[in-house]
Amino acid sequence: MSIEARVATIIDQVIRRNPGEVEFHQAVREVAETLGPVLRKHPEFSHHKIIERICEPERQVIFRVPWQDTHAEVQINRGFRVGFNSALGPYKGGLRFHPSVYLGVIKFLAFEQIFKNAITGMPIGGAKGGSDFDPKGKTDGEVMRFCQSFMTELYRHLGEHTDVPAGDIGVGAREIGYLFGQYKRITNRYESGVLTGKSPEWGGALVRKESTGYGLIFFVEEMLKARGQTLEGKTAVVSGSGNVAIYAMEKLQALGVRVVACSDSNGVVHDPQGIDVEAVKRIKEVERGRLESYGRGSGKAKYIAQGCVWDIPCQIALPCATQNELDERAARALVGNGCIVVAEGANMPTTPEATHLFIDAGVAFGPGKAANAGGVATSALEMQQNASRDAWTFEFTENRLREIMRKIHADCYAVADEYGKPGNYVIGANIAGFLRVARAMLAFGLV
Ligand code: NDP
Ligand code: 2IT
Repeated sequence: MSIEARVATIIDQVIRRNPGEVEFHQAVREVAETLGPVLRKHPEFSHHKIIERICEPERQVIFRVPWQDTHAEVQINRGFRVGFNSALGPYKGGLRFHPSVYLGVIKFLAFEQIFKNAITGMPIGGAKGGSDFDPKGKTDGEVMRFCQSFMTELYRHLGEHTDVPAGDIGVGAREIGYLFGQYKRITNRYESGVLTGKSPEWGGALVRKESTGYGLIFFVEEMLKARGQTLEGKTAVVSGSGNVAIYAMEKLQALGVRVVACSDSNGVVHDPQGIDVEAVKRIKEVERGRLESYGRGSGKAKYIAQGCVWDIPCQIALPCATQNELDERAARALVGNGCIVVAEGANMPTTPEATHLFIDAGVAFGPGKAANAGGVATSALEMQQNASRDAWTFEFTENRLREIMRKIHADCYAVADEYGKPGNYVIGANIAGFLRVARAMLAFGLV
């Protein structure tokens, strides 16, 4: 069988064995389709069925999460944790609380996390979890009771050497606090390294909150440098206005970029003078409100209900909200408006058609597996501090993050070159990540 036919068969099998999980199919196809040249170079990976094994999660847990709302009414949600691959370290990956969550979303995220975590060079395996619980509009008490119930089942599957969750959409410091409190109570252990994204007041790493956004900008800086350019003076558009978007905007502005738009699931804020990041922080982090209230009645900012952020002209476009939020039409609009760099702060935000369009148009395209890896890399730095009962300064940790993002860029760039696709970070990230995992799996024998 030819290598291409072999890869096609693997993808077909994944689709057949995991019916209806379209995001998972998409994530597997995206990686598998780039691995042909690796199999050609390394027949041992085919012989030992490494790709087939990587596509099957090591473990998956689905559980009931009952809790009581403020009216004492019983609510029932579904919880998930998928430990996809532990070849390089304990399972590591965030928890997502969003109504769109189902097994297919968690599996796509956990699958991507395997390669992302491998690219960081840190000793962490790939996992993801979450629930279809919607934190929007819930009281603190409701969120706390939900988190306690969620952890009451999940705790038995976790451990600093087994599985270490963190945040993702809908899960930030508040939720990590409730989850950690319940874990500590049930297990009778102050096991700091069992969760990352903790508050720095009780074991969290400084910079973890900022790390995905900051890391994304460090990566973009390297992409521009590789093309003989700098960030200074450029115009950017960011989607979303959550954790990743806010700190990406903050770092962009600090490095001389004008960020003219951001969004949430209801609409877009276009502020040609530059987004007021402190105002977005207040709305999103303190008030837990909607972007609609940004700049109400003042300045030149415009709120566009249901608008598309990608229609606003920019040179740098950073999707930082959710999967498949940037499609072919949007990609065409961006390229038409002179966009030169796209880097994914979110996981799989760009559809396959849009990705191909960017690459064919010569736009520098940074896939999430590389570009947003600063978050999980800083989680690994948090685990390191917890293991040594140490706490590093902000400056020291940020410097480590910058070095890690530079190394990720250099590795992806070098591997893309080696495989005859210079400047193609999709190929570079997939192959660099895959090689690390595949070699470890081979070393362990048939497990
Ligand atoms: P947050 O919950 O802090 O923010 C999410 C943002 O995206 C909000 O503005 C939200 O708008 C918007 N959004 C979420 N879902 C949708 C949707 N279905 N349609 C439209 N907009 C949506 O999450 P994060 O910032 O942490 O995560 C954003 C992305 O970054 C995700 O893809 C996540 O997987 C990825 N990521 C996160 C990391 C982290 O460390 N937090 C690390 C690496 C990647 P609204 O408020 O209206 O829902
Ligand atoms: O998608 C991601 O990399 C994250 N949500 C962060 C995972 C982590 O364990 O810090």
